[in-house]
Amino acid sequence: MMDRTDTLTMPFDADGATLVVDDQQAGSTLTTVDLRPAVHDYCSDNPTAPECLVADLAVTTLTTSAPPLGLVGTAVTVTLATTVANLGPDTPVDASGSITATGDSGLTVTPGSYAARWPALATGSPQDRTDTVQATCTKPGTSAFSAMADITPDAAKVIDPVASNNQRTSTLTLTCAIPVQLNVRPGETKNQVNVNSGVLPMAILSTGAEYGLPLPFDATTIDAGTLRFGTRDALLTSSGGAPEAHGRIHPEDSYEPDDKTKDGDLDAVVHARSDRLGLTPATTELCVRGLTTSGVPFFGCDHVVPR
Ligand SMILES: [Ca+2]
Ligand SMILES: [Ca+2]
Ligand SMILES: [Ca+2]
Ligand SMILES: [Ca+2]
Repeated sequence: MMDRTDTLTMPFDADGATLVVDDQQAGSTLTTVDLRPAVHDYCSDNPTAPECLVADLAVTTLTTSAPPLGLVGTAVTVTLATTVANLGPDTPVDASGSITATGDSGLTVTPGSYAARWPALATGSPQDRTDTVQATCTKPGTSAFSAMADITPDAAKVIDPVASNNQRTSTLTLTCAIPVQLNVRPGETKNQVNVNSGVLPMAILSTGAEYGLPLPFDATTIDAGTLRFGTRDALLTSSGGAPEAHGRIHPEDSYEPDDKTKDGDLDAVVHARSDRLGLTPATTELCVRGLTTSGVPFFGCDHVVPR
C-alpha cells in the first residue's frame, strides 16, 4: 500500500466557505475543507486585492444601567445598550458578535450571553441594540457587574485593520439591601394611616431567616439617621422618603407581624410623620430603607390602609 499526495488547484473564490470532495463512484463524501482560514490569510496578506474588503468595525459604546437599590434574593433588570459602527473604508458589511454579562461572587446573572447580529453595517449608519439581563444579589452591600460586547466581520474576505476597538467593557456597582420585616402600628392589624397628620409608630423587627426573609437581621444595629419611610417606588428608585421623626430608634420587644405575639428579642420601634410619607388613598404598602451602623443596607414593607 502506498500513500499518495494529490494537489487540487481551483480558482480563488473570496466568498468560498467550504470545499466538499466527493467520491462520485462510491457516492460518498471523502472530506470537507473549511476555506475561510485560507481566504482570511490571503486577504490579510493582500488587503488591497480586488477580491478582499477592508472595514474597521468598532463597538463605539456600551453602557450598563440598573435601579439604585436591589434586594438580596430578588432579581433586578440590568440594561445593556450597545452601539457598533463601520468606520470603513468598505461598506456595508455583515457583522456579528456577542454581548456577555457577568457578576462577582455576590451576584448571579441570567442569561450570561447574547449572540448579536449586525447585518449590512454601513459607514455613517451605526447600529444600536439593547439587551436586558436579570441580576440577583446573594449578599447585602455592593457587588460588581461587568458587561462585554465584541464585533467581528462575518465574511472571511473582510479584513478589520484595527483590532483594539472590536471589544468594549462596561462595569456597574449594584447595591443590594437585606429584606427586613416592618410592622406598621405594632399591636394593630388594620394599619390605618391618616395621610394628612400625626406621627405613625412602626417596628422594624429583629428576625432570623423567617417570614420568607433570606437572611437574619438585628434591628438594634440600625443607624437611625439613615432611615427613610415611603412607598416602594420612592425608596427603591430615588432618594426620597420621610426621615425618622425623632432621629433615633427605640429598642423594644415589639409585636411580630401577627400583631399579637412578642418573641423576647429587641426590635427597633420607630416613627415618621404621616403627611411626609407620600401616601395616597390608593397606596397599599409602606416601606422603610436604611443602613446599619456598619453600613449594610436594608429594606422592608408592610401593608397600610390610608384614610
Ligand atoms: Ca476594528
Ligand atoms: Ca400592624
Ligand atoms: Ca425576632
Ligand atoms: Ca421581638
